[in-house]
Parts: sequence; C-alpha cells; structure tokens
Amino acid sequence: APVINRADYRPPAWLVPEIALDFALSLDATRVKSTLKVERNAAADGSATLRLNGDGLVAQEVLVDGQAHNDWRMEGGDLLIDLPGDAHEISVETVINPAANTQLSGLYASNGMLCTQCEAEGFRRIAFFPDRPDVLSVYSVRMAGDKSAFPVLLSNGNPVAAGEAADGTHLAEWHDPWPKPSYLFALVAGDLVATRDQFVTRSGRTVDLAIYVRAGDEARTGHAMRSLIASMKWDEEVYGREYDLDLFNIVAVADFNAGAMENKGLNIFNTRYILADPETATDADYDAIEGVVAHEYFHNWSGNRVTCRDWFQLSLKEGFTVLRDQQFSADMGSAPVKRIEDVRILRAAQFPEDSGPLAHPIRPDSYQEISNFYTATVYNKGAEVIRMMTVLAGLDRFRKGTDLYFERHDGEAATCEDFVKAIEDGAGLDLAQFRRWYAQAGTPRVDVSLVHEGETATLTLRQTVPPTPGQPEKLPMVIPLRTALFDRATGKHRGEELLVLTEAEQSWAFDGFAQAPVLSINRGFSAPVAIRSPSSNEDLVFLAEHDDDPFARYEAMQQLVVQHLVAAVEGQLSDAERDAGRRAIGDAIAAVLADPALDDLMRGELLILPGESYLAEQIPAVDPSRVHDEREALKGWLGTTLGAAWRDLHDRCSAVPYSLSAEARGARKLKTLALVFLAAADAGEAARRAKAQYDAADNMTDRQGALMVLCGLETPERATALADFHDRFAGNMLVIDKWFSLQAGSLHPHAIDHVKALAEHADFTLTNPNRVRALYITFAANAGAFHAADGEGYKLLADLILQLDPINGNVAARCVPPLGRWRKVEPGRAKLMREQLERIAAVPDLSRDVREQVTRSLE
Ligand code: DPP
Ligand code: ZN
Repeated sequence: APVINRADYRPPAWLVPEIALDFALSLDATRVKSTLKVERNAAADGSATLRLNGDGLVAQEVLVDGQAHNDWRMEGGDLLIDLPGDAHEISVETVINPAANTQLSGLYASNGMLCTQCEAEGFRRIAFFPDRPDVLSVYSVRMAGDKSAFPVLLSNGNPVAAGEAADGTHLAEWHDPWPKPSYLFALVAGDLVATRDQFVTRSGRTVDLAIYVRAGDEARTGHAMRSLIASMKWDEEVYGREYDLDLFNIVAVADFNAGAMENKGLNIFNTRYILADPETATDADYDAIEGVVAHEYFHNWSGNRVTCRDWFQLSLKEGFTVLRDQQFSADMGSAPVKRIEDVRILRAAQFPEDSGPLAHPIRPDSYQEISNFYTATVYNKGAEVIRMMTVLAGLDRFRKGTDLYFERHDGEAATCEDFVKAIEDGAGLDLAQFRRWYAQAGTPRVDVSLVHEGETATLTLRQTVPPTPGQPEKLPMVIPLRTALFDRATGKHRGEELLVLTEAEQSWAFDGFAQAPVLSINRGFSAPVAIRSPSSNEDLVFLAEHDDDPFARYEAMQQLVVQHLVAAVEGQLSDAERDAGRRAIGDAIAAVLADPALDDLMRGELLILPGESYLAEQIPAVDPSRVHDEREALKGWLGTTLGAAWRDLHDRCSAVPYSLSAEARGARKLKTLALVFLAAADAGEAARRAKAQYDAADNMTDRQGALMVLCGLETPERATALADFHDRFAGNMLVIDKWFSLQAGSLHPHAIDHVKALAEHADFTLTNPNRVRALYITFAANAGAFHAADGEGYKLLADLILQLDPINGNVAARCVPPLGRWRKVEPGRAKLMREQLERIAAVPDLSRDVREQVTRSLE
C-alpha cells in the first residue's frame, strides 16, 4: 500500500459546499443517490479533475449538471471526472449491501438496524466523495424505508420533513446547518426506543436530548443521560462552550469497532458506553460511561466546530478532547484518583507503544492505514502534552488560549500548529521548543541526582529521549516538573516549585537544608516522562506517608514496589535484601491500611501493585514469567503477613450497603482488593470469602470482583460460580463479555486452555468486536498465559488475527501490537513471537490494516 506523508499535504482542488443524499433503505441493497455542488478551490493548484474517493462502490449513473455524463473513469476505487467550469453539480447513484459489511465501516447492519461509522475513511464506502476532513459541506439527507423494519430514521442536524407512503414505507428528511467533513456524517434506521430529557443552555435555548436503544434497554440509560447533561453544563462553565443545535441524539449499537463516535448531533455509541444499572455494570463501567459520553459531547467543539485539516492532525481533536474528558471526570469525582488512573493507563498502554516498533509522534509523519493511528500515543500522550501547557500557563491563562483557538478557527479544518499558536498567543507562552513534543516520539527519561553539601542541596536533572523508528537522534524537550523538597525533621516542604527542564542537563541549588531533604518530583505527573531517581526505600516510605501531593504519594508506593521487583526479577537480591525490601513494602502497606485520613477510593489506589506490563517495561530482554512469578510471590507474602488486616478490611467493607457514593464505591474497591491479596496467600479461605461475596452480591462490582478471584483459583467454587453467572445473565451481551474476559484474564494456571475452549463456545463470534476483545485482547494482556514458554499463546493470537482479518481488518490489526513487543522480551520467546509475525506476513491477501502493523512490527 502507498505511504501517505504529512509533508505532501495539498489543499483540495475542489470544494463541496453542499451535498444532498437520498437513501432507499434496505438491509442488503440500499440505493444511495448523492448530489454534490462542487466548486473549484481558488486556494489550490487548479486541477480540472475532480477526484471522488470510493471504496468498493460501483457507479450506476453519473450526471453532471443534470445531464448523463460518460466521460468519467475509475482509478483504484476512486471516480475521476474532468470538469470544464468552476462550479458544477454532480450526481452519482450506487447500491450498497449493509448486511454484508462485516468491517463495520461505512453503512452496516447490526441486529436488524442500519447504522454508519465514517471516521476515518468510511464515507467513501457509502458514496463517492472527496473523503478528507478539509472538505466541509452542508448536508441534506432524505431516507425512505420500510416502516415496520425501520420505524426510527435519524441523521445529523434537525428533522425537516417526514411522511408515509401507501406501500408501508415512510421517509424522513434531515438538514444539518453546520458545514462538516464527511467523517462526521451519520445515519441510523431501526426499531429503537428513546429515553428523553432536556437541557437549557446558558443563553436560554432548550435542547431536546434522546438516547436510542433496543426495546428493553431503556431502564439502563439513566447514567448516560445524567452524564450528558453534566457534560453540557461543564463545557459551558469551564470552556465557555455552548451547544449549537436544538437536539442531541445518541444511539447505542452492539456491533461497533471503537468506543463511540462524535457525529454532529447524532453520536453513535458502543452499547458498553451507554448501558448501565447496578446489577450489570461495575463502578468502573459507570466511570467509563461518564467519561466517554463527555468525550463525544466535547468533540462538538474540539473536533466538529473546529475539525482537522488532515489525519496527521488527529491529536488536535483527540488529545485535546481526552484532556477535556479527564478534567471533567476529575471534577465529577475524586480528582487525585482520576489522575492516578489516567497515569496508570498511560503507563500500561502508551509507554510500551512508545518504546516499541510502532512508536510514533503524537503528530505522525506518515501512515499507510490511518485506522492504525487511533492509538494511546495520539489520544493519551496527546492529552498529556496539552496538559503540560496547562501546567506552564496555569488554568486561567490556558483558557484564554483555548478561547482564542475556538474564536480563530471556528468553522475551519485546523492543524496542531494552529492550536499551539493560539495557546501561545492567548496564554502568553513561548512554545517554540515545546513543539518538539509534537514531532519526537519516545518517552523521555529524566535521571535525577540530589547532592547535599553544607546547607545546600543541588538537584541535577539529565534528560534523554530514546531513539524510535525513523528517529535515531533526538533534541532536548521542555519538561515541566512540579517539585518539592521535604524537610525530614518536620515532614513538610517550603512550597512547591515548577522546574522547567529545557537542556540536556541542568542543575538547581536549594539553600537552608541542614539535613539532606527528601525529593518529591514530577508531582501530579506534570510531565509524561520516566523519572530515574535512586531514592532509598527510606525516602520512598517517607513520601508514601508524608507527601501532600496524592499522586506523589501513590508514586512513592509504586516506586518502592517497582525497585524491589525489578531487582528481584533481575536476580540481584540476596535473601537478606529480599526480606528487607518486603518488610519496607509491608510496613508502607500496613500504614496505608491504618491511615484514618485516607478515603477508601484513594486507599485502594495506594494498595494496587504496579502492573506486569509497566514492570516489564523497566527490564531489558525481560522474561515475562519471572515478572509474573515475582509479583505473585510478593502478593502472597503480603497476603500472609498482613492476613489479619486483609480479613478485617474485607469484613468492614462487606458491611457497607450498595450506593454510588464515594464511600460505598471505595468500600467495594477495597473489598475485592482484600480478596486478591488473600487469594495469593490462602486459596481455601479466599475461595470461601469470594463465594460468600458472590452469593451476597446485589451489584456487578462485587459479583465480578468475587468471580475474578474465583477464576484464578483451582477450586470447585470456580465452575459453579461461572455457570451461575452465565445462566443469570444469558442474553445480556455486555455481561457475557465479562464472563469471557474474566476467564481469559485469570491467574488460573490453565487459562490458555480456557481461552481455546471459549473460542469454540456457542456464545463466541468473530463478528462482534466487543466479544473478540473480551476474549483475545484480555488474553494478550494476561502475561502469565500469553507468554507461555512454548509459544502456544503467540500462536493462538496469530491464528485469531488470520481468521479475523477478512472479516474485520480494523479489529484484527488491534491484536498485532502484543506480538510486536518481541524486541523487549528474552531471546527464546522473542524468536517465537517473530515466527508468528512472519507467518502472518507470509499470507498474501492481508488487509492494509494488518499488513502495515505486521510489517512495522518486524522491522
Ligand atoms: N473519534 C472517535 C473518538 O475518539 C473515535 N472513534 O471519539
Ligand atoms: Zn475522540
């Protein structure tokens, strides 16, 4: 496939100010007539040829200015017409088969309903069009279809007409006054029911809100609706952004490649980010729904009103919108806990990407298939980069920058550079060197030394940005580090400072310290970097107890465990050192368990051990099974040593009744965490307690937590509970997904056999992306099973990729990165991982998605 380069961007030769779409709907033969008003773009190089992108479309008829026209040609899937004048009207008719569309891109069928997914390049599977985000059009949509099959007919904007015909068909017309790129087009037709509410904007306009779901699911839309209303209010208050249509519709669909899609006025969601009630959704599910509903709503300004010039600018809308949804969720719940969760996701998903073969800057320079760039780097690191601007400017000045950005670029297709410039001008920052964050890939590493002499402490920071594919050499970044120095005697610091590291190496001197101070650095995770600081256990224990920055406290706990486990995995610990390390960790955990000043949600964060993928990142040529074994051994030791405390905790938390309050949620989090530690120490007791928790559960958080623990144990309770869970929730797709995930992600020694059996289960299907992810993405993240020494896990994943690719290349490609980690793994397994990549690469007809990921992974 051709490589597309950012540097090759040219403005579109033709613009399309208006488009009318006319759909005659049917599941297997939908007729689409599109009429485009096209105008030569004065700002471009004046090509006479109009290129209309198509993917698998066949033109039935082409009209130019109302006349049949034969002088057109195909190039690949695209339709090319030479046009004599500066403005014309082009009409093309095609017929598409939504039922056969297993890729779920374009117009497809899901459970008898029709819906669309157009980002990034799905519109060209519906109609011939210049399918690029810098072509903005006003859309008029007419659709007609069988009234009993498709009683609800929706598109973007406002409904302008509806009618019925005698033959049982009906029609609807929609008009969206806001010019938009084709990737924001949406259409839904199906048998759906709506829950409704209203929102009054700050200027007094009433917006009608509706969430459309399948009959029977209405009762599970309340949390999504509340989240939507809260998002609309928050965006007015915090970013000054008001909604701009009279209605806002959301549709939930069971078959969906991504999480959700921000189509103008008609968001389409994966059901998992809409449907929730206490019986079927966990506290984490509730949080995810709140965050994703907000994310898609916020795109109305950061993405739709100001869109992207080209797909290299994806982080313009995604990084900024992720930051906005993170800020929103922080305001809705516990800000420190939200920050810790966001950093945990970054470290588990983005750091490995940044250190592997698929590393790319948040604004990539080239791609073959843009779907492969909807990554943790573009989204989550993109958010961190903009968050650093808020650290440098402060929130008030940052807001001046975003106001200027929206004012300058409203209605435009903008670039990352436009955003940075607006923040510079509006917030009064110099971001000249800071722009390197957009260009350079790789997680910067900051090595720290703190030297104490006389009364002076001298802090020296040295930064290195590791080489990444295509970028062997790097320049120094701007790294803002919120820092405090603690006085050992008082347990206090004298005020936090922002140190901005801009050189390869810089030093700062701090006077008036009779004793060496304790360093707290990168507080709040102010920069997305890896800090290497030779802190003693004693200093980390001090920070874990005394730091007034909650993230720094969490970080000290993590670091205490990371240092110990890395040394253990690398075989560097004597027996005495192992004992001392464990005791330091045990004491710190005991202190967290006993600290009356902590709320339980935060206590839970402090007690969670660093994940295997983050640990593995710290070790070159890692043996993943050693990481797994050492981590489990530490868990077992903590489970035994603090056994009474875990039991008390489980008892105390089990007595708290269900509610969505922070207290009750904190109790639920700790309840299962206590079981996790007990299970590593005493399987028999853990199984009894987990069984009791399962049987008593009146909510999914407790039930799933108990079943998760049982799934990891070789106990008869395991099979009983799994069977009960399956019976209880048969027919509920989202809960059955959990049933698959819990088994695929379990600590059970035979998890890999369970995955093989589940792939044959009647409930498994390759056509539903949630089900595929529940089984295989979960499995690939389960190091104990995936990294089986004989390579069985790698083969299982490669088999899946090859089977899935012809059905859904987008989802298949998302399964490739775990195999691409081979360079970081010990040589025996690395060879087995490579072999599977090579086996995939040898198949001739791979999708462009999988081909690109496999090729890059082998380089
Ligand atoms: N643009 C979508 C989102 O991130 C991706 N499907 O919200
Ligand atoms: Zn988004």
